[in-house]
Amino acid sequence: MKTPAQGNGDAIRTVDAQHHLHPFTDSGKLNARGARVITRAEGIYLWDSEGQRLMDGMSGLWCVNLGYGRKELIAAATQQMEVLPYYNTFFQTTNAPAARLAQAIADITPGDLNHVFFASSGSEAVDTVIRMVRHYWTLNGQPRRKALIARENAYHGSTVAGASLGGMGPMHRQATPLLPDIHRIPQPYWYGEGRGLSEDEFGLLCAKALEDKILEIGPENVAAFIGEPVQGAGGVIVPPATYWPEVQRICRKYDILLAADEVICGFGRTGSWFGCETFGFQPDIMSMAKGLSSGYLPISAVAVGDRIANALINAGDDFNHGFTYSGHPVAAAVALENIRLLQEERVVDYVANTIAPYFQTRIRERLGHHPLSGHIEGVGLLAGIALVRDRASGTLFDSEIDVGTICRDHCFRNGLVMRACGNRMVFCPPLVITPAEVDEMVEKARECFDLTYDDVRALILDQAQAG
Ligand code: PXG
Repeated sequence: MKTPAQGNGDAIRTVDAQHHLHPFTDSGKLNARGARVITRAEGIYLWDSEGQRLMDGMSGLWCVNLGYGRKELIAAATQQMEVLPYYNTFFQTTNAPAARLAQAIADITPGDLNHVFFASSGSEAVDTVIRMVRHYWTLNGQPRRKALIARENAYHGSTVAGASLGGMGPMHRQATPLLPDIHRIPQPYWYGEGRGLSEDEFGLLCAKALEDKILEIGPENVAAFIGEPVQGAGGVIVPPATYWPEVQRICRKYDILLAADEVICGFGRTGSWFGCETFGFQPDIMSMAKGLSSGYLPISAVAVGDRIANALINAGDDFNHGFTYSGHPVAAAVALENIRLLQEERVVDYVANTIAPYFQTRIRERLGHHPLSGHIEGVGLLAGIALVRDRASGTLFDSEIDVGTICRDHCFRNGLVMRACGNRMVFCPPLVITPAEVDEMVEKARECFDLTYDDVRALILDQAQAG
């Protein structure tokens, strides 16, 4: 007998179209076409209601780091549900999984990030960062320090605060009026915006844009700079090596708090526990989500350095912020077990020394010379490939040819999930992927690049004939 959650594909599609509004989706178009119904998953594979197997090159949505079907995570949730499925952490109460998880996060995060605030989503964690850094400066006797500086093409979530802080134009256009006192500087995207300079020079130039912005606003008005160590949703933009150390130097010079948004980079993704370690900087505060529980349950956290935490602890007043599910015992138990598994199975070491070097080599060997691929950048088990009309000059396709979506659709049809971020194709596979699975993933991607190439050549011919 089928469980209601599986059902039959057409029946699910029908009720879905009638009642379900999807995130970041043109609902009219989707309803006409019908959604793909995902029914089950194991390892790094998904299955849909038509029985098609899909290799998940995106770890769900940048989160299922340990892969699907991990019995230990399921057992951790089940056991905690039986003992204490819920209680809050507001009114002078705590619970064992939340307390132990705070300790575990304090242990694995670098520097003095010794204190942890819990929430359920990355967006809530980012909102918490905003409130904490602004409140910190008030407690510190500098209440004018409210300004936040972030980057263009950054993603920091989809609540009003997260969308305002991020640098995504289409989100801004639908979220106005945005949160005030947020300022933006260019992203460190060398291939797209920095050519003519060496990568190192461009990294320093992008960091200099931060200093210029601080001086424009006045350092006495700036609370914090926030950035993803590697921009994820922006298309996997890997900054030049010179960038983050210089950003840190500038933040210290003007006594501006440095916030790392590690929602994608955290928990081994870049080959270190956290992206800031890979890129050589020490944040004062850090948001994390996704890989914290390998996506098995919604949980996020903010790791807070001693400087900010001590101000809160010694304030003699409440910090008026929190969520019903802050420190949810079941989500925390799963996150704790997830961290234990990452440690026991030495997954971060596997990423750094075994699978990421293999993955980064194979994608360059098999996709780097493809006529569509302009430039590949990547670190750890993250990669972004710019699709271009002309490799030699790096000329992009004009906006009438949505090359990313064409490629993404070929991938889906051929059993591979890749994400298209505009004209950049992105890989973010589970950290437990094997070398044989990397080979399979890269070969499938290559076939889909070929199919995409045929399509876009036909479209270009059509355009030429019409013109
Ligand atoms: N910060 C970063 C760096 C993220 O990548 C968030 C915050 C917000 O997390 P929540 O849990 O509130 O979604 C994210 C989330 C995409 C995509 O299309 C990326 C994210 C979320 C949804 C879609 O690539 N990143």
